[in-house]
Order: sequence, then structure tokens, then C-alpha cells
Amino acid sequence: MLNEKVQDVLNSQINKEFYSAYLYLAMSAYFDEIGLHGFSDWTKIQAKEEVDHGMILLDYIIERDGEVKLSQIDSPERNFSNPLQVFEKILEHEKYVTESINCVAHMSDDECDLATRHFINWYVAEQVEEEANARDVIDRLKMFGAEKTSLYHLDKELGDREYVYHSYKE
Ligand code: OFO
Repeated sequence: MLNEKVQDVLNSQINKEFYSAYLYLAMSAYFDEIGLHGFSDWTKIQAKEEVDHGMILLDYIIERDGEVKLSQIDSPERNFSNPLQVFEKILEHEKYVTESINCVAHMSDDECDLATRHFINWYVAEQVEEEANARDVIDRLKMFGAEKTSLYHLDKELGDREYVYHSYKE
């Protein structure tokens, strides 16, 4: 049986992961609107990964004989003005998610729940990757974002991203 405090932070994390999926979908729609279909594909794949993150948490709660409590998902913002600004928002959002994952880790420690501590380590590593991915695109956009040819090539490159299902059990 899951400790109740740990269960609460895990359920709250499910909501954040599904909100992340919504946010990336809003960004994907924006990129399609401005004709950057590779950027759109990249953010759409990210949305799928966020759904996976939420589902893995959900399955874990069930596996631990806990109670899944799904709460309302907020509407994502839609005030996007250019690719650099969107990726800066992505980085900011992922930093917020990292903080939230860290809180799950701390709560697991405080409640001596070693299984959840072990489980959440996968998310800790995943967040390092997510922040680094956003930072990488930001750096490149800052370097040449104003040049149309470079933006075209970056759009193609981001469009090559393939969806891969990752699991903490791998
Ligand atoms: Fe699920 O990591 Fe991004 O938000």
C-alpha cells in the first residue's frame, strides 16, 4: 500500500505530465500555423512522451495498490510569438517539472518509501535530458534563428525526430 503523502504527490505529478502534453500540443498547433512543420512534429512527439510519463505514473500507483486520483487539466497558454520564445517557455516549463519531480523524490525519502525513490530516479534522469534538449534548440536559435535558410534546416532536423516509447523498467 502506498503511503498517502507519496500517493498525493504522484497523483499531482500525473496532472502535471498531462498538462505538459497539452502545452506541447498547443505549441505544435502554433508551429503548424506558421509553417514550421518540423518544429510541430517535434513538439507533437514530445506531447506523446508526456502522455507516457503520466501513464507510467498511473500504472505505478496501481502496481503499488494505491488510488489513482485524476484532477482537472488546465488549458495551456497560447501566447506564442516566435520559435525562440516557444523554446524558452519549454525550458522554463521543464525546469518547473524538474522541481516537481525533485519534490516527489524528497517526499519518498521523508516517508522512507524506497520503491518510489527508486522509481522516480528514472524521471530525474529524464528531466536532465528534457532541459538539455530545450537548451540545445535555444542555443541554435539564438545563433542563427533570424536566418531563414538555417531555420529551414533546423525545421527539417527537428522533423526527423522519431517517437520512442521509454519505460522506467528498461
Ligand atoms: Fe514529463 O517531462 Fe516534460 O514536462
